[in-house]
Amino acid sequence: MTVRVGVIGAGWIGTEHIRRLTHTVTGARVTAVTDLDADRAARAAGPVGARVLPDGAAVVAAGDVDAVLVTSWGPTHAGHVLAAVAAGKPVFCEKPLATTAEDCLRIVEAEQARGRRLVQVGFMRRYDAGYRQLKEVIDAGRIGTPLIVHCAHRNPGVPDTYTSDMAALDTAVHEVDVLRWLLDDEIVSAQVVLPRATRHRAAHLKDPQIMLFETAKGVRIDLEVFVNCRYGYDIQCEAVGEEGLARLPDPAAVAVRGAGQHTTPVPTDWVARFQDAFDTEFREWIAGIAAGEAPTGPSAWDGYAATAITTATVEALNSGAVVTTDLKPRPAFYGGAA
Ligand code: NAD
Ligand code: ISE
Repeated sequence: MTVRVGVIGAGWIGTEHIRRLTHTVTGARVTAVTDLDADRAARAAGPVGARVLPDGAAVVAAGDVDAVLVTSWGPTHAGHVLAAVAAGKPVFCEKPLATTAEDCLRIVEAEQARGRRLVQVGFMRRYDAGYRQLKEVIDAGRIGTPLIVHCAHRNPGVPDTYTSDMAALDTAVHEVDVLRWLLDDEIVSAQVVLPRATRHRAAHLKDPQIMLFETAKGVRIDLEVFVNCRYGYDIQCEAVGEEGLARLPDPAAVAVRGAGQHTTPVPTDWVARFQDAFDTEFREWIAGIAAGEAPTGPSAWDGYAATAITTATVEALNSGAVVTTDLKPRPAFYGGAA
């Protein structure tokens, strides 16, 4: 069966995913595209033979759309996802699921009312080979009980439109999701500490930021978010346990010895760093739909937790206090307590 996908939002990542669904993933075809900018929709739809539709509602309702991909701006996600759930269609939503915890809970309730999982959130790190190996090591008990996790999320630069709260909402949200999954644990509090600021930031931006999280089981996580680090796109994660330590591998790259140096390249952006993870994420999503199975990737509940935790982190940044995340109890529908 070929899964026919309708895409809402043909910007940067929407275009990447259209290319991926067309040329990399087998068993999928993009049949409809919409964007607020009709020319952009046409540029994305034309080369893959898809129709341009006027809006998200038309994409969700289209007879030749089996599954919906939401890659529009964050504040519009909830409306499109709720429409897809109401239509009973599988929907993949790029992060964030919604920009408020309340809207995420609306999606969680709507999905439960339909009685089956339809929603998957685009936290692609769960599909990265290195993170999957790290999880296998932790789950096998090879480092014993995890105690501390040290992380860094560095971007070479960001546009001037990037604001201080985006360090949590847009950037650290990936660690929040992947660490909940890696540790099979929940984040219960957040704090933000500000070191000396880089001179390479825009004047309005607090950069870098050090985020400190505590989990329900007492694990402490420190995360450096540094979005003007200049030198590359660098993702680090090191878990310290009672019996040992496990570190996320850097992406495979040729090491060169020459001119008196031994060097390996650092990726320059998230597209290059997580290319394979995005491919695997979409292969598994499409294969599941083709097999008539419910999605197994990050759920609407994970989307809710990520938004609630990053919202608490912004509150911590603004107040300087330790802020509790106060998550609702996880419904049995999503696997019960973490
Ligand atoms: P973008 O601005 O390049 O593209 C968004 C597009 O959506 C624009 O073309 C805009 O016109 C369109 N749009 C907005 N609202 C719409 C609506 N209601 N209906 C139809 N079209 C609409 O942004 P982007 O960088 O592609 O980001 C899109 C989403 O993907 C964001 O939520 C972002 O957080 C997420 N994202 C995820 C990752 C990741 O690593 N997983 C990376 C980048 C972006
Ligand atoms: C961007 O939206 C992403 O999702 C990237 O993965 C992240 O590294 C970057 O900081 C975000 O702005």
